[in-house]
Formats: sequence, C-alpha cells, structure tokens
Amino acid sequence: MTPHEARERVTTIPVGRRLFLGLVGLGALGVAFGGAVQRRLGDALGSGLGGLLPGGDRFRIYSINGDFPVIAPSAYRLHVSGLVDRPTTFTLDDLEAMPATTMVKAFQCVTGWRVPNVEWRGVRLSHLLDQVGARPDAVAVSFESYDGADTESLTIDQARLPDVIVAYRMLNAPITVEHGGPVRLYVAPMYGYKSLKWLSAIRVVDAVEPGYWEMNGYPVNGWLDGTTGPTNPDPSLT
Ligand SMILES: Nc1nc2c(c(=O)[nH]1)N[C@H]1C(S)=C(S)[C@@H](COP(=O)(O)O)O[C@H]1N2
Ligand SMILES: [Mo]
Repeated sequence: MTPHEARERVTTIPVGRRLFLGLVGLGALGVAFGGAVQRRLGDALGSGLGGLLPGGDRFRIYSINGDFPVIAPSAYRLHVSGLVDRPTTFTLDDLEAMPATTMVKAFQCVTGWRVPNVEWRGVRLSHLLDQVGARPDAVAVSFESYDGADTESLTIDQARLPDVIVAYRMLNAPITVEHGGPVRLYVAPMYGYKSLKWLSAIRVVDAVEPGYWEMNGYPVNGWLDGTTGPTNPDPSLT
C-alpha cells in the first residue's frame, strides 16, 4: 500500500473554520519568524479551538487543511523508502516492539505557547534508519503526513539525534487523533512545527526538502535555542 492509498482509507474529522482560516492567512502572509502577525495568529488559533478539545492540556491543536485524519491503530502504516537498502512498511505493533525511548520535555510553538513537562515515548528515528539500512551517502530525511498537507525534513545528522523519535505515546497515553496519533514525529530540540503529526511516510533523500512550515517563512533548522545548531550543513538554510 502506498502512502496515497493509505490516505484514501483514512476518514477525517472537520475542525473549526476559524482555525482553518488562521492557517490559510499564515500561508498567504508568509510571516516573518517570531513576528507580531504570527503571535496574533497564534492567539486566534488558541481561542478558536484549543479550549474546545478534551485532553488539550494547554496545547493548541493545529491542522493545516481543517481536518484530522482518523487512523485506527490496526490500520496504521509507516512507509520508509528512498536511499535505503530495505524499504519497509512498519505497523504500530512493529514500532512498539522496538527499543523505546521516553522523554519529559517542554513543548514549544514558535507562536509563543509552551507546555512544560510533556512525556513522550517512541522509537528513535536513528533506530528506524538503521533497520532499513539508510545509505551512507544520504543527506536528509523527508516526512509526509496522512493529512496530505504537512511535510517536514531534517538533515541526516539531525534525524540521528537521540532525542528525535517516532512517537506513539504523549501525555502519558496513546497519542490522540487531534495530537497526531497513532504516530507522530517528535523532534525534541526544535520548535513544535518540526513535530509532524499523523506521520505516514519517511523518505531518505539526497537533499533537504523544505517542508510546509518552512515554505511559509519558518526556519528549516528550528532549533529551540535559536542557533543553527552543531549539525547545520548550510548556514543559508536557517
Ligand atoms: N500534520 C500536521 N502536523 C503538525 C501541524 C499541523 O498543522 N499538521 N502543526 C505543527 C505545529 S506548528 C505545532 S506547534 C505542533 C502542535 O502540536 P499539537 O497540534 O499536538 O498541539 O504540531 C506540528 N505538527
Ligand atoms: Mo507551531
């Protein structure tokens, strides 16, 4: 089953029109990182939906195209392909059977909201890359979502950091639909937009492919400390 076919088996839940409009506005404006416009949008998004959903715990719930893909845990598939020796499709059971990493960290969105002490659990992306035999000449890793809208990318060195995980638990429970379950990416050292929800596919590639948020003005290297980090291959990408 290709990621596209998988998406067709996914039903969706529509979310608020206000949230959808907020994100369309963000794209149209091409906002500057940390700018006042972006903070206003963040507030609008928060009041539009975050308070309405159960289990939010001060997270704002984001969806680019205005709905949440609903994927039964048993139907979940993660396709890993590209510059790898063994392209593989993993089930949720496969991921849960791998060595697990648990972290408790603050989650931070560039729009200014922050949730302290969030517990995450999943398998290191570096472990998955080893399982599929990522080739030594690989440069970057690209990510796709079951929402058909969000995309992300990391350099191969960033992808291999020990606190970058393919997560299946968050907030001491299986990841909920609105938070990107059954499986989302969690890139602990970077801003929240790097933590793509409803992860459907991982491609090992030969160049960084800027994702949805980066094409809308966010830095490709979203380090939380505001630096370009130790593994930035190209300062012009920040
Ligand atoms: N598929 C998808 N992933 C996404 C987003 C999105 O809109 N769609 N928003 C990103 C942003 S900007 C943030 S801050 C976090 C928010 O996570 P949450 O919706 O669980 O609060 O998810 C990130 N991952
Ligand atoms: Mo965000």
